[in-house]
Formats: sequence, C-alpha cells, structure tokens
Amino acid sequence: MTTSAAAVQVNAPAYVQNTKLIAWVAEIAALTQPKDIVWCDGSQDEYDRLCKLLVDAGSFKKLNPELRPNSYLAVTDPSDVARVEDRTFICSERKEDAGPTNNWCEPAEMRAKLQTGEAALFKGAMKGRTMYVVPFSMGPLGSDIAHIGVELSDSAYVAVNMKLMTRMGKGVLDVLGTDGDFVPCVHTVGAPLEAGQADVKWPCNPTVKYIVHYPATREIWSYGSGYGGNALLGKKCFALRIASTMGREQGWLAEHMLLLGVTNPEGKKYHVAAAFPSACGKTNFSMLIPPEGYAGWKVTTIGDDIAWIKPGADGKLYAINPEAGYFGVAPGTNDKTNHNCMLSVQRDAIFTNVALTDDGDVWWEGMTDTAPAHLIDWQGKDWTPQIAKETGAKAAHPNARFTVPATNNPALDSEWDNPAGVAIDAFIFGGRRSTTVPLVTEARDWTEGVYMAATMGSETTAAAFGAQGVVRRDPFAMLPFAGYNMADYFQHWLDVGAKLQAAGHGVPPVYCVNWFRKGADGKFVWPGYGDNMRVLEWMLGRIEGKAQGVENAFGLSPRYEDLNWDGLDFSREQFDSVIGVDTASWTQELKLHEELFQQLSYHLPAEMPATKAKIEQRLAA
Ligand code: SAT
Ligand code: MN
Repeated sequence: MTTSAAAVQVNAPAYVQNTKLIAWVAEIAALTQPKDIVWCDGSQDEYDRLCKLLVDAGSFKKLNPELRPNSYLAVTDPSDVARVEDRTFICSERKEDAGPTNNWCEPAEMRAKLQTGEAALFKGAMKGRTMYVVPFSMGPLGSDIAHIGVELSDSAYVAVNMKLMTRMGKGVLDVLGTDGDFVPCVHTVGAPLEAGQADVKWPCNPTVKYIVHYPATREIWSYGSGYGGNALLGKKCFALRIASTMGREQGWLAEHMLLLGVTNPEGKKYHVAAAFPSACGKTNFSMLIPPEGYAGWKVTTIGDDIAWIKPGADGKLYAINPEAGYFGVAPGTNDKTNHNCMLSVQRDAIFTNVALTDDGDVWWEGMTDTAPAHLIDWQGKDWTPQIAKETGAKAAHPNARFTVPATNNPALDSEWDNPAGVAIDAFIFGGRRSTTVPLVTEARDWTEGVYMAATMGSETTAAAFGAQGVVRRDPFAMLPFAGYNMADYFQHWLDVGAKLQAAGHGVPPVYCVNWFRKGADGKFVWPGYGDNMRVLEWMLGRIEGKAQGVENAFGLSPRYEDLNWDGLDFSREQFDSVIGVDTASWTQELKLHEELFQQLSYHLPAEMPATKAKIEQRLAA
C-alpha cells in the first residue's frame, strides 16, 4: 500500500452505519487510489451536479431543454459500444460450475490478474479520478425479493445512470443498517490519469476489458468499459449472473424477462413474464398498445428487461422488476413501434450513441420516416442522408441506448413498485428466427416448456460485440447471463416446477413465440408490435379455457380461426407461413438442439433428450 493510497479520505457521511461497507470502501480505495471519494445520496441535486460535471468535461451534451427537457447525450469511444461477452468471466471454484457456455478462470488466477499480482489491473486504476460510492437496491426498498448492492465506480456516467436504473442512494443505506449484506461491485473505466494529464470525453480502456463474477463470494469486478451492462453492474452482472446463482441456492429465479400486466375488457388482469434475447423487442412488448379492435384492453409495464421470481406460500410465482428504469435500444423506436417509449424518453433521459440534430435534439434510424437533412452522428461526424447512402454511415450506433426512469412511462403498471411482486399467469420465450419456429406454440406441460426455452435459438444482434444475424442457441435468453452451468440451470427450472406440482399447485403455462419469420421477399410477415396483442389474447383465452388450438410436433398452436383478426388484414396464407411446423426445417432444427445437448452433456437433465425424442417421433408420424 502506498502512502498516497493511505491518504485518500473515505469520508463516509454520518448516516453510513455499516462498518463492513466503510472498511471495504477503504480497501478498494487503497487498491485503486482514486483522488477522492464521493458517497452518492441519490438526490436530484446530486444528479444535476454530476450531469453538469459531465457537461463541463465534454462527456455529456445537454439537449435543447425546449425539445427534450432535462436530457443529455453521451457518445462513447468506438471500442466501447456493447457488452463484451468474450471478456465476461464466471470465476466459480470449479470450471464445471461455470459450464461450457461461460468463460471461466480459476478465482485465484483472476484475483492475481485483477487485484493481487505484480501488475494487477485494479492497482492504481482510479488514479486521478473520483471514486463514486453508489449504494443501490435491486427491487423495491425492503422487499423480501429485493437485494442490495454497492458499486464503486470511477465514472460519473455510471453514477447518474445508476440513479435512473435502480433505487439508488441514502435510503438504501438506511435499509442496509449496521450489519446488512450487500453485493460488492467494483468498476473502473481502466484509464488512470497521471498528474496534469488531460481527460478524454469517454474514458475507457480500448484494449483491455474484464467483466468478472465470483459467484461463491458474490463479487463483481469490471475493468475497462464504461458502457451499459459492462458498467452498470446492478443490471446483467448482479440482477442476472450473480442473482441466478443466489436463486439456484435459495429456490428462486433471476430471469432475462419483461413483466407486463394485461387487463381484459371485463377488468380481469393477468401478469405475463416474457424472455427474449437483447435487442429483440422486450421493451416494445412490455409497453404494447393494443391495436384497433381491442377497445377495453390494456397492457401495463412492470419491467422491460429483468424479473426476479419467487414461489409464494400460496404456490404462485411472484415476480418483481429489480430495476427502476429502462436502458433500451433506441434505433427502430418510434411512435408506431413504441409510442409509450417515445413519450417516456421525451424528458429526463440520457441518450448514448444516438445522433444530434441541428436544433439540439436527438435522432436515430427509424425514429421518423424521413431523416433530418443534417445531423452530427454518434462519432461526431457530419451526417446527411446522402452521406449515409454513399458510405452506409449510421447516424446512431445500432446498439445506441436511452436511459430513463420507469416513472416516465405512461403505461407503468400500478403494481410495478409493489414489494410483494405480481403473480405470474404465463411465461413466454421468444427468439429472433427468420424461419422454422412458429408464431406461437403452447407447451403441453412444464417439462416441454423448459425444453422450448432451453433449446431456443436467436439471430445475434448489435447488443453484443461480434457478428450479427447468426443463429445461435440462446437458452432462456440467458446465454450471456447465466451465472452457473447452463445444464444445472435447466435442472433448476425443472425443480422449481416439480416442487410446486408436488405441493399440489399448478404451474403457469409456457409459450414459445417468434415474431420474426420472414417471407420470400425477406420482409417480416407478422406485423408485430401492437398486433402481438392477438397472440397474447389467445394465450389468455387458453388460460380461461376458451381458446382452441391444434397439436403439432413441437406443441400446440392456434389455427387461423382461433385468433382475433379484428382490424387487421392478414390472410390465411400469411398465417400459414408464420405458424407452420415444417418437417425438413425441424429435422434440421433438432440437429442443432442435439449439438446444444452435446455441449451441455455434463449434468444435462434426462428430460431434455427425452423430450427431443418425443418431438422426433411426432415429426416422423
Ligand atoms: O448492455 S446491456 O447488457 O445492459 C443491454 C443488453 O444487452 O440487454
Ligand atoms: Mn437485456
């Protein structure tokens, strides 16, 4: 420990009573050597002060307050635009416990690299920067389902985003008390400043990134990136990777799912949890506006990305949204695809990597039918429709995001902040597949539902670094987010269902959906967005015992006459092209399921190959 490190004042405010927290802050400060430490109280004053600091540093641009009140634009380093899955590690004691779908490194080896070794990356990593202490609650303060984390970060951008994305600040420390437990999250942009060295607008480490989880000690260490899930550690790192391991031990589920409420014209309300990979429309689905012909129906948002789900004493599964804001994909969002979202981001928003208009507002591809005549693109260059045509330059990065508090959403569900959560009536799993997978299929039982979720495939998107549009298996939409062996994760889902059923309770029905089948012209056949209500209505009809369907090899799907077509011109032929289970395609598809099972052979539940065998038999029949 150097003398300069020892000189950093921890400066805990008097209201901080948790001795473990104070000691840990001191320890991390000694390691990372920030120039000072700021404890975030979560107040509006603090938010405004930090935003001003970011504006003064050139990291934020304040948007025109008349067009976009209380909102900012940040643009990142081109190397730092998405989650880095190949730099994400699950450091369990045993490699098998991380499983073949995660990167693994022995904890001691990783600790040497990050903390203890001669050239450990976190040593002095915060030099010349302020370390923010960001206490946050994932879930309503004091909820039985909620958990507390504290993120130490040298990024003011992270601190202000955490204020929007979580319940952040002093209230959390009150709940933490003198001896409460928290998940320690350490984050640095990995760009220490030497004395006199000028800062850049988006500090990060362009070449070295580590997103590291130690499930045994429930720690998160993130180095080198300032972006999204790499840096806002409450989100994927805690609420999915660490929480999934907690849920496995404690009998609950941490899922990459939106949560919505849907109320029918009779006033009966249902709650649905739906898993889709990143950038496959969870935010849009959670804010759906029922189409024409659906008078009296209402969809309300509880969450748009993550659900924590616990079995209650009554045998129902209760879910909360651990987050308090939305970090959603901007491109493609418009008044038609997601009107509620457009209203949500009308003010109080932080935009990252979208384009700037000449009048100080934001724009992204798909926001309006016609692009503005001139923009500054996300890389700070002049952009015109002509330049775009000639060079293919995007005004906004395809993974450009908005951060906005949930309370801005006009469709926010009245129960969204209920500490008890909402009882789940149905699960949906959906991928992005231009072929093969039908619009909607009901699983015949829980095991078949787990199989559908486990074998889900999806075409990759810009939400993660790497090639796009490639089909990969994304079990439960959790491929990048499961904190332990994926095969054990399947088993955990089977166990949760088995336990409920053994106690004489029912389990929610499980559906597999695919909004993304394409026609011969390469265009999506299903209109999607608001029209997804038709599929939702069919599911609720099934729950109520009113709606019909027919069995196919995969499960049970509606016929044309089983869906409500009021207000939509969609032919029987079009429907056939999105609902069919084609034998040749499914024979091929099952080979990919088999590949997944080969990969996950260690601890793979026997129910998985058994269910596959049944599908094969039905296909052959
Ligand atoms: O960057 S995030 O991980 O928060 C967004 C996503 O990929 O879902
Ligand atoms: Mn997500």
